Parts: sequence; C-alpha cells; structure tokens
Amino acid sequence: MAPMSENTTSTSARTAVVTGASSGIGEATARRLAAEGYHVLCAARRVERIEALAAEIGGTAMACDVTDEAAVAALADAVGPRLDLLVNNAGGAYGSTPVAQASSEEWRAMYEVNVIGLMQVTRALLPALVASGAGAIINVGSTAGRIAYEGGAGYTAAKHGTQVVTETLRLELFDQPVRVMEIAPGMVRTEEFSLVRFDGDQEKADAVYRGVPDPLVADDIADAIAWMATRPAHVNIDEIVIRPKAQAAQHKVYRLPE
Ligand code: 8X3
Repeated sequence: MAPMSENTTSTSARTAVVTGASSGIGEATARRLAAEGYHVLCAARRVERIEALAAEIGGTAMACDVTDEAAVAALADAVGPRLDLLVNNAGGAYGSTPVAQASSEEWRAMYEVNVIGLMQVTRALLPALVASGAGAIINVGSTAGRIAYEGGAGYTAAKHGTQVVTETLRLELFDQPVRVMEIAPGMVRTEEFSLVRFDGDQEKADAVYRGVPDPLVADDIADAIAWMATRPAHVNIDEIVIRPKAQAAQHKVYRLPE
C-alpha cells in the first residue's frame, strides 16, 4: 500500500510511526512529535482523519489496521530501511461486563488490537528501528495493565499483555540499539475511549469523568511520550504510570459534588 499523502520537510528528519493516530492520544502524539522535528507517519484505519492530520503536521498518512498483517507489511514497506521511533498507541476497550457475562468476541477483539496488533507492528518495524542505530519503541499501556477492577477483566488482561510484551522485548533487545519503553495512563478524557467502550452510549461515557476536577487530556500523555522519546539513546525510561491528580488509585477518584 502506498503512502496516502506525503509532505516531507527534510530528508534528514528523524522519523516516527504512531499507530492509532486518527484521534485521542495518538493524534496528540503525532502533533507533538512533529513539533519536536519528527517526520511522522500517521497510521490508522480512518483515512480521512489521518490525511487531514498529516497535511497539517507535514507528515505522511498510512491507512493501517494493526490487526491486519498485510496492512502492517505495507506500513513497513512505506517506512523503508530506517526508523527512529515507533509509538504503539492503537488499542482500546470494548465493553465492561463482569467475567460471568463476558463476550468472547469483545475479549478477542481487545487481545487482537492491544497485544497481537502491537506485536505485528513491532515485528515488522524492528529491523528499521535497529538500522537507525538508536531506535525507540514506546508502547501505550494503561493503569489497567497494573491492577484489576470489576467489569474490566477483558481490558485489564489485554493491557497486562501489553506490559509483559514490553518487558519481554526489552530483555530480548538488550544488546540491540533500540530502547523499549511503556507509558501507562490512568484516567484520560478523550473524545472516543469511553464512548467506544460503552458502544456509543454518551451518557455512560460522560459518567466516567463526571465531577472529576481535571482528568488528564491527550496532550498530557503526548507531552510525556515526547519527553521519553527525546531522552538520550542510553536512557531507557522503562515505564511511566501517569494519572490525574484526582485519581489517587484506580477506584479512589475525587469527584466534585454535582
Ligand atoms: C484506560 C484506563 O481506567 O479505563 O486505559 O482502565 S481505565
């Protein structure tokens, strides 16, 4: 698959791939990395969104569903022989039912995108990251990869998977010039995360953040990712757990009365 649009500013620019770049944390990260001087390949399924983003930030749009091996191979072709940074951001939660009522379909979809998709993109782009001589991988995990909560098992299991894949890869690449890092955000208010989880139910999605003085926003995570990416090549930020001040722990969230 050929790049959808290209606005290369400099052939010597560092290059980054951001998956799930069509909205939320991915979109904010693509913008922020472009501001830091990266040429960003914005990968996502929704072509119109990434084309508009790429045009705005001087990047390249790549239609890519990370769960589709052929699409991932096409992404690797478009990247070419050298890549500086991969941000594995594509992911998501589907549903919030207890294990007793779990949907096999939702659980499979969460494992597909949060674990297998991340693996497929990493596997395909690893040679180019090694070839850069100072590559970096930043996986977007979640506090859901650190704890358990009722109704969350399908998502928490998948995000624990993201964490373990990250740790394993760091061990496997110990003698290679590629940093392997994870950021694990807690409550981040984005346009779509909770809406997707609750299958379009805006009221349920809004209830997640109701009364919380200042949930994190996508730019807060993009800021942290940019910081991780721009540390010197010998500095590996193994993991950052990042929450809003109001979320002292997963279940302990300060909410203002209505
Ligand atoms: C999102 C964090 O609290 O919805 O990855 O599990 S939470």
